[in-house]
Amino acid sequence: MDKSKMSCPFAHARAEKGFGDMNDQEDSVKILLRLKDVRKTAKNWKTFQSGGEEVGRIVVPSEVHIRDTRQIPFEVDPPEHTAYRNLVEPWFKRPNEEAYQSKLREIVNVVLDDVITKKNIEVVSEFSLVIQSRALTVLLNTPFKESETWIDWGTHVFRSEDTDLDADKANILYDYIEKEIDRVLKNPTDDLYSKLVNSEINGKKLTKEEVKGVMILTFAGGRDTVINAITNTIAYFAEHPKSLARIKENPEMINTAIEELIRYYAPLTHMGRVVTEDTQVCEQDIKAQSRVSLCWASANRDEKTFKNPEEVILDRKMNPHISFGFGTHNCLGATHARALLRVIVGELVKKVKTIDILEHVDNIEDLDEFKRKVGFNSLTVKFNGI
Ligand code: EMZ
Repeated sequence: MDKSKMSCPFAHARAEKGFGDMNDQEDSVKILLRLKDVRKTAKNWKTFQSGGEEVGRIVVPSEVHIRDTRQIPFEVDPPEHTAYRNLVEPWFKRPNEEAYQSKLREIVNVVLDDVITKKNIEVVSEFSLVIQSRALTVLLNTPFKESETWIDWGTHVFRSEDTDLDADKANILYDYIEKEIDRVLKNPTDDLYSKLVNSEINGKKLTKEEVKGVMILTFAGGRDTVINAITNTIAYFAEHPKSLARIKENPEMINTAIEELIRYYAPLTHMGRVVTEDTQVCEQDIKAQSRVSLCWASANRDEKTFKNPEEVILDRKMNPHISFGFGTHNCLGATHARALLRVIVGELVKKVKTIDILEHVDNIEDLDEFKRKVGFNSLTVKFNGI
């Protein structure tokens, strides 16, 4: 059995009716499954809101009980959204710079050089989490040693082993960020916190709460998503050594290959919106104040757009996947995530010949009507060097 395979649990419902229903903490969600509907809904921010009063409600499972701080720009709608987005956008485009990528390459190489000497490696905690955390120091432009603290937090900043929504765990992150903001208020550096506390929108400095909102998003949004993307990529190449060899021979394939892996594995299954007025989607009446979700994972397998959607085709030509969302709120961290995955695969093919999977425990997301494998709780492998 191919352990890297991630079959689409939405295929039947997508073809039959185009949606699914989920009861999330007694607050239902209508999950939109077709690419066309997902795109249309994502663009219509007036009717399908990301902001709104209840902070955390667009996330599924809803985070209304574990946080009050609005994540920015993620939980703000236009026109306010535009000013925040324009403010942070240049910072989050830094991963396009060669100097940035060479820092990522150094980080990845240190980890790779280490893992190929080991008998076995648990990829989630000893590879993906370590690389994600160390790479985040480059995105934030903070000292490398901060990554040690973040590694200790584990794979998800709000989720712990026994609970999906762990308020105590969330508080560790909030306290940490508050201290960091206080630090730069006294002694600014050239990190992201300092950049934010010194920024203005319409002539007004960002408040501490706003800075905190951007920072929470930066930590939370790119955590389990990036870890899943890296772990699934390793599992894929473990099961497909010929693909590893093919990319080694044809390094110019890397960008299309990464896009295809991101399409196929869609690290974030879906994201919600709150409906502002009575409306219809998929010919269903939707009441104001109820929730819908935009299922990126299903949209990416929509056979109306993608040929052989259940197959990983590393040189897929037409690939309008929406793993990073679509429209106003498309992922701010996408440039960093793409750069990191390209570097990982680029270095992996140079150093690793094959990867043996020794043990694995799948991470299955429970969406009521659907159960989706989103990655691994653990994946123990042996990296065989070249
Ligand atoms: C939120 C979300 C953002 C949420 C792009 O996704 O990621 C989730 O993992 C977090 O729990 O708070 O940041």
